Amino acid sequence: MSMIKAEPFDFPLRPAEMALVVIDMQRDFAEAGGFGASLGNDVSRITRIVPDVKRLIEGFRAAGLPVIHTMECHRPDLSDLPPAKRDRGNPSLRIGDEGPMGRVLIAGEPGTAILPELAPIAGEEVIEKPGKGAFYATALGEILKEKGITQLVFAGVTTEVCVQTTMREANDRGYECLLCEEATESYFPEFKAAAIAMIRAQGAIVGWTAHIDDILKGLP
Ligand code: C5J
Repeated sequence: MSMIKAEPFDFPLRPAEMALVVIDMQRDFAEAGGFGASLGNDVSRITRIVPDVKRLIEGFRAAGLPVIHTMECHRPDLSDLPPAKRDRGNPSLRIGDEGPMGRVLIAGEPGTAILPELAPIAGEEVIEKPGKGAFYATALGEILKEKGITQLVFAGVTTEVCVQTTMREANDRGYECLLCEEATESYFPEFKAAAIAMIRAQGAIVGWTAHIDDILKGLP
């Protein structure tokens, strides 16, 4: 069995059972005028990881391993948006409002799209998720089961919100989870560092973390 150099110990790789999950690399979280910026965040932190996310995606594609993308978004009639989520945070733009890139975090709107550099290609699954976790109210679990996937490598944003929530959901469902440190980001560097530390604490209680070059080196 090949191993990927990781923390808190090397990750035992089973390439036939591995997929990459890229969380919410959407314009609304990365561009001025989007939802992330409306909450007062510095979105340039997010755009800085795009080259590494792209490199990771291309590595998985070259190895013939599945790449799954997620998008945080809601139905146009907001029937999957709990008022508690819409009302939270006092943003200048709420989910569903008309903004500079269309209706904020609504499926099909320009701002909800994945960044063009990281766009899914034909055959790649795109999971539209109304929650922070990618398993809640989606078909992700069934899709992974059908593909025989048991190991997930994670990239995307934000580290401590949608990425960590999805890793915890996956961990509870029995998946072995590995987070790529350079391909994830937070609006708050201290939250990214804390999430990474929490994930791999206590003997990988949620999962492993690794550097991008070590992950790419380990792929078949
Ligand atoms: C947030 C996300 N932070 N994708 N969404 O609201 O992490």
